[in-house]
Amino acid sequence: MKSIALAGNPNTGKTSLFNMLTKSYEYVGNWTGVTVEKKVGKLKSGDAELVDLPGIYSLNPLSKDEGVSIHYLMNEMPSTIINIVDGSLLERNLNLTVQLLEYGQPLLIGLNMVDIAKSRGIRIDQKKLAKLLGVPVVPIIARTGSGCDEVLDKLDQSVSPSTFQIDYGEIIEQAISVIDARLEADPPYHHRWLAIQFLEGNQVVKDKLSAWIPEEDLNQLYDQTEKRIKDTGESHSLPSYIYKARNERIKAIIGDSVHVEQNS
Ligand code: GDP
Ligand code: K
Ligand code: MG
Repeated sequence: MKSIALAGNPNTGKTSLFNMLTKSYEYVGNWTGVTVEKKVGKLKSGDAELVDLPGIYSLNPLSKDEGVSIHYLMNEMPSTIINIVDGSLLERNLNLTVQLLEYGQPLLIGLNMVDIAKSRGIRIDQKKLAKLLGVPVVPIIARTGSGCDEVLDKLDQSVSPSTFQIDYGEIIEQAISVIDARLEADPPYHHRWLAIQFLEGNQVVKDKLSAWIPEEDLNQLYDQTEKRIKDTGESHSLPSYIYKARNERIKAIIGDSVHVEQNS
């Protein structure tokens, strides 16, 4: 059976959407090794299961609990990801969205909390946002179920993988190329995604990568890349350099697709 993953920041309405999209639970319990709730349900339409991933801000885990999502993405590879984002906090939410787009599986965005966004004068041009990110964007109010049928419809059609890509600048792009060249055809993950996650300091991805590239080579590449950044006069660590580049792109996307009305 196809597995669809529901991913998003904490408190974005994941559980609400999960309940709207599923007809029955297949499993409720904890994720292996942690006391974080795991829910799997049968989708209302089509023959697929929906997995409710724990809320996270980034795929780079700061704790064992936060590691659940990255382990899942490394070990299970869902056929599609539903990324639920809080439309009233779009800029902050897109940091995870970009990392999920880089993962490379088909993805659709459930643009939630559109009622709150509207009441705050936040107008999101959802067509523009979809175009800029290269994926379908479905406005929803998960609490009431508004728009949730359209999410199911979109899942029935096939969602194609996004070609969205950020240019992280010459130094990072070169490091990505080095990793890509060393991986050849082997791992069943997008090389670019693995490389970016590794360069951001994601230990889970690094552990996986070391099956193909010796750890000392990885460490050397990491240190060299960080040194090249420092040599340009940037005071950033490698992870924060990548974060900054990503954030600049996100700001540009927000600038092009979101308008905030000033209330008098
Ligand atoms: P999770 O932490 O991501 O699983 O989010 P929940 O589904 O538990 O939702 C968090 C809170 O937001 C709950 O109080 C929901 O009722 C509320 N909520 C979810 N979706 C919406 C929405 O579209 N609009 C509004 N106003 N509230 C929502
Ligand atoms: K919650
Ligand atoms: Mg929840």
